[in-house]
Amino acid sequence: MALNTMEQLTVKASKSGDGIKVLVLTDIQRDFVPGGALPVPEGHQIVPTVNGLEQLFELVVATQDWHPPDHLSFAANHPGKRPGDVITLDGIQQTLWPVHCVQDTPGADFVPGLKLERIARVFRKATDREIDSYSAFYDNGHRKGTGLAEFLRSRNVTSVYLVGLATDYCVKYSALDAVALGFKTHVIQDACRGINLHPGDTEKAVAEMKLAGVAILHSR
Ligand code: VGL
Ligand code: ZN
Repeated sequence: MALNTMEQLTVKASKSGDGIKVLVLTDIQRDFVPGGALPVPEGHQIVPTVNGLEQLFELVVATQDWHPPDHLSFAANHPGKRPGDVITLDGIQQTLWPVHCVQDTPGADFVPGLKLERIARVFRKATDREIDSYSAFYDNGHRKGTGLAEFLRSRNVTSVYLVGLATDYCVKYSALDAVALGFKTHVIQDACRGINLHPGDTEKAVAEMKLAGVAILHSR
């Protein structure tokens, strides 16, 4: 039986011999695109690329940054502090952000136009007031998991492909954790964008990920 090009790509992308490949959509939420509370420059531009990639994977999951309104990563919850300031929270360095991705508010929704039909499960993170969680797997203190690692193991996943926002935070920390958990880890760079709070943060993040063993790919 002859397969068309899309089917061949799908087969290639979803079967790696030893296990399943998962596409992880990280924090593709309204507050992280232009017009949102913590806009990632060009963040909306990844949506068509991500929608196309979803069709090539047998398993797709997504994360949502999902803060309570009193979350301690918000500058507004620290009198006299401003977004971009860094404080120490329970022994961990914490950059303070504008109020963003508050649970059950429009800013926490997926970006309009993102294909949601293929998402098997959504993992919500940074729900605990006291601690932030950039990674899709663990909070920033590696105290609690989100359940993603167990879910991926239960589905026989061996390879993780990350896309989303932001390259220099959620994507980076998710990729570093994925490597440490033993997954073959890939970041599809043109399906990600960085915040670049400091100029060059995205390039630094990419270099750090490469050094840790993350494969940096391009969607084409
Ligand atoms: C993120 C900053 C604050 C992210 C989340 O998902 O990259 N960045 N909260
Ligand atoms: Zn956040």
